[in-house]
Parts: sequence; structure tokens; C-alpha cells
Amino acid sequence: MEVITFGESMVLFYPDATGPLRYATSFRKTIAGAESNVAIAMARLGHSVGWFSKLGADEFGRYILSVIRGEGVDVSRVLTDPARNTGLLFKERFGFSNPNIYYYRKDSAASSLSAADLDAAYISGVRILHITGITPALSPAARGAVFEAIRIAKESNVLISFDPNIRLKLWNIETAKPILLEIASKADILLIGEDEGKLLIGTEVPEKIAEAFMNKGCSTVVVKLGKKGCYAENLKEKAYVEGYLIEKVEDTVGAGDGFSAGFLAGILRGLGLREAAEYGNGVGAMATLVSGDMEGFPTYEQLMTFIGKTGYVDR
Ligand code: KDG
Repeated sequence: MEVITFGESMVLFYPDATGPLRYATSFRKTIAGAESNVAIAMARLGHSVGWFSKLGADEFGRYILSVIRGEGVDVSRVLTDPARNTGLLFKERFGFSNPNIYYYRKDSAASSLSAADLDAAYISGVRILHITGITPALSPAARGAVFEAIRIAKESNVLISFDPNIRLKLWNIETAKPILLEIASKADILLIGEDEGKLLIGTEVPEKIAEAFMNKGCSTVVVKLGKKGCYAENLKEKAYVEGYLIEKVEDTVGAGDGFSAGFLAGILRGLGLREAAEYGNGVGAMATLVSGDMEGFPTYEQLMTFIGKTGYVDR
């Protein structure tokens, strides 16, 4: 396995119509989860990826498992907690802004994930461990799992990639900040949004965000700038890398995870900072073309065509 990630995935109900959720009568059922989004995107790009979590012993848990397994992600370490339910997520669409999100995940099976659930040999054999700041927000036990996974990875020279993915619906910034800063200081690769830089270190200026986290010990910092692209910095170089213009954005949720997957895929392929950032920008942009978190992630060939590295043959 090249990459391992873990965290809560939920069944996502996406209303067919826009408007207040109380009037919605039909929904598309799919899945959501920042870490499984990254896992699926990387698997589509041709990498060997493992994802694990705890699911309820229920139909929704079985559904999530079959989707992620069907995408070619290794799910051999997924656990079930028969005493708890699989988490759910509803979106509410208004057409003029990003969708509202309603979680039904309190005390979910995934929130009971703990350090004791980790398979150290599974984590220590990979090149990259990818974690997000959503998992430590789920419960003290899940937070313990994150720190234990980091410890295992460090001991085995596994690169740690971290996306703070700040979710203020799960915890407040006063609680989140010291924990996310501590995790970031242990990460090798930090993939952070400019607004998250503001929340964590008080500036939205990409160079200043990168400088702060490089000083804390990260060796690569990428500040995601949405449609503008990103600012990336490592120990050797720094660059603004422009994003791709999408005329009709369907859904921006999942774009950040797509970016992370594209960037990490570039690193695994031995690319330089700028080219890895182009991969990130490309996958992030393609994710916004399709509604749903993960449906729009491209294959490697599709990505190459989108970012202009290979031509498109249509007949
Ligand atoms: O990054 C997209 C995620 O936010 C979405 O898939 C749901 O994992 C999710 C969460 O916890 O908000």
C-alpha cells in the first residue's frame, strides 16, 4: 500500500430539488467523508490506498463499505461497532451558495474509533499517512487514534500528510486550535485552506501561513486558494500555481480533498512541487464539475487531458 488514511465516512443524502430541506421529497444517496474522498481520488489516479473507519453493523455501513471497496480502496481494516449507528449527512441546496450541511453523526460508530483499533503494521508499511482535522473533532477516543497513528508513522519514517479541514459544526475554534496546531507541527506535508490559516495563525497571506508552519517543522506547506489555485512551498522552492477556470461549478464540496489527492499523487510519482500542485489544482477543479463529493474525481488519463499534458482522442 502506498497511502493509508482513516476517518468517518457517512451516507450523504442529496436532495433532487433546491430549497428548504423540509420540502425535499426525493434524494440521491451517495457517500461523504473527507478521508475516503482522498482515498477514492487517489485510487482513481492509480495508487494503492487503504482507508479504515468504524461503521455501524447496519445497512448504511454496508453501503459505505461496498462503495469504497468498489472504488478499489483496501478496506480490510474497517471495523464495525454493533452498538452504534453509521453517521449520516444531508445537504440542502439553494443554488446561490454552497449547500448547507446537516450532520447526524453524534455518537456514531466512527466516533468510537480509538488508538486500540489501529493496526500498527498496516500503517507502518506505507509511504504516506493522510489524516484530517475532522477525526480529532469526533471524540477524545478518535483524537487518541490520530495521535497514535502519527506516533506509529513517525517511528517508521512514513510521511505524514495533514489537512486541518476545520469543521466548526463539530467543535469550537478554541478547542480545535491547539489540537490542530499540534498535529500540524508533527506533519511533513500540510495542505491547508487560506481561511484555515486565518483561524489557526491569524493570517490569510499564503506566504505567511507557509512560513509559520515551516517554522513549526513541516517540510512542505500547500495553501489551497480555491479557484485561484494554490501557494506551495517546500525546503527548496516556493511557487504560486494557478488554478483551472471552471465555468459551471456544480458542487465545491470535495474539491479540497481532490486537491490533496492530486498533490499527494504527484509526490508519490516523484514530481517537483509545481507539477504536484498542478495535479492538485486539476483534481480539485474536476471535482467541482459534478455534484457529490467524490463522483467527479478523474482517472490519471482524464487528469492528464484536463491539465493539458496529453491530447483527447474522441474517435
Ligand atoms: O471535505 C468534504 C467533507 O467535508 C465531506 O465529505 C463530509 O467528511 C465530511 C465532514 O466531516 O464534513
